[in-house]
Amino acid sequence: MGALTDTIVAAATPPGAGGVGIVRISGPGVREFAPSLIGSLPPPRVASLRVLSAADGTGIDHGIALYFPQPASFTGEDVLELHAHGGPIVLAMIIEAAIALGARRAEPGEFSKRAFLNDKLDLVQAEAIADLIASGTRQAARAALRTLSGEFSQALGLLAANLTKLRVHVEAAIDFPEEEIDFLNDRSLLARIEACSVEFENLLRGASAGRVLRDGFQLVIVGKPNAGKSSLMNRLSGTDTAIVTGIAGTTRDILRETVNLDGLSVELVDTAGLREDPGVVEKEGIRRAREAMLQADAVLWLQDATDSQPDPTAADLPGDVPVLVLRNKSDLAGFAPGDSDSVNDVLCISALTGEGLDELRERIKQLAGYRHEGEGAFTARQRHVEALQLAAAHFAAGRAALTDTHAGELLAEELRLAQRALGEITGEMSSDELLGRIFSEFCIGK
Ligand SMILES: Nc1nc2c(ncn2[C@@H]2O[C@H](COP(=O)(O)OP(=O)(O)OP(=O)(O)O)[C@@H](O)[C@H]2O)c(=O)[nH]1
Ligand SMILES: [Mg+2]
Repeated sequence: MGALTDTIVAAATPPGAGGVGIVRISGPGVREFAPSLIGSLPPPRVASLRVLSAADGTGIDHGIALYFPQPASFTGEDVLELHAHGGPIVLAMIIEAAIALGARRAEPGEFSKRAFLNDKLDLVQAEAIADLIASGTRQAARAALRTLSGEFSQALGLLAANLTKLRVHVEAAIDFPEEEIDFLNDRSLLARIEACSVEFENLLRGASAGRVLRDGFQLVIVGKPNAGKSSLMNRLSGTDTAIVTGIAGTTRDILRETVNLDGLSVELVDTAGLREDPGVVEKEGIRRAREAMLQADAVLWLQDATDSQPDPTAADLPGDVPVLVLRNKSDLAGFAPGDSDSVNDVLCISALTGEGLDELRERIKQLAGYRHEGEGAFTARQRHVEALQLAAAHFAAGRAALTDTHAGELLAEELRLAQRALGEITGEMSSDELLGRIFSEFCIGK
């Protein structure tokens, strides 16, 4: 792109008053605008004191100008940063001055988008900038920085490179049928397939945990009325958000509280108790509880250990959401704290005394795939996880085709689709590039 694009301008600092406010301009107009805006273009990457002027020459402010000539700038284009006093009117006047000279207001994310289009960052890294800024815990911030530094992209790149080698191997075999290659007895091929399969698993696990680190983990608490759901939410969050009474059917609305579990942001959702013959208001509450369950990352199914009445059955729970069964009021029922029923993997707790809750916090982190306080983790987004799952599904289909029908062609096609899905994550892999690599490894003229 470079010289073909227009010049964009925006405040880089948040709206409102502050000591310093920064306006960033990117594009080919930077050199042209500088004389009118700041007298003269400063030397590259040297903080230079300038008078900032409006288009008619009137002074707006004194400030620092920083010039980053392309390509060594964030966007890869000429960039001018103007550090003025941080008043909203001052910044608005600087932006208007740049617009009067021919710049236009940048759209959201447009500086990062230009950085991506100019190969300064891949898509995952560009997204990590937004994630770093929006991170809700220190661990999430550190993980976003790892993604921005390219850790996730490198892992994806390694997997993509190994898939390419596999494709080269398979397509070479297909292209020379006279050599009668028996795919299933080709040990190096099978070893490559196995290695890719392990990489897919690792990357999917890492990306799922990274997604949770970025988005938080939503945990919906369900159970019969009076089981102690609201007590549990209050206890875990250290608040008294939910009303707790001995009357069954106290909670009707959905209530939410966010807790930080060693850097994992967990949103607890308290719901109306599920029962068969509710009143009108409670019925609506139960409908909302069921809706919340469908969106949950996991469900805490709370049972009252002192209650001999049967609980809602598993049929009441959504099938594809992990469920942790808890038996509450262990203080009354005489269970040992944190004791679990080894058969059903039920954890006994007391929302009243706090018994078993440390173990519960550990279990929640396990459910979320969150380990080691986020050490070494990178952030990922739902879109990355979905693309990885799609790629892994194509890979698995290709592998199955090879085993079932000995069909190298089907494997090659599924590998191609897997790579396309992976390429969507970083926005990197083009089919031209792939072809280039296949031929360079192939030595076809030989
Ligand atoms: N002894 C004991 N009582 C508890 C415990 N947890 C909750 N309770 C009591 O059980 C009653 C019901 O608690 P809630 O937290 O309101 O129960 P809930 O599941 O939110 O009930 P609904 O909102 O009606 O569905 C209250 O009297 C609580 O004090 C516990 O661990 N031990
Ligand atoms: Mg309640």
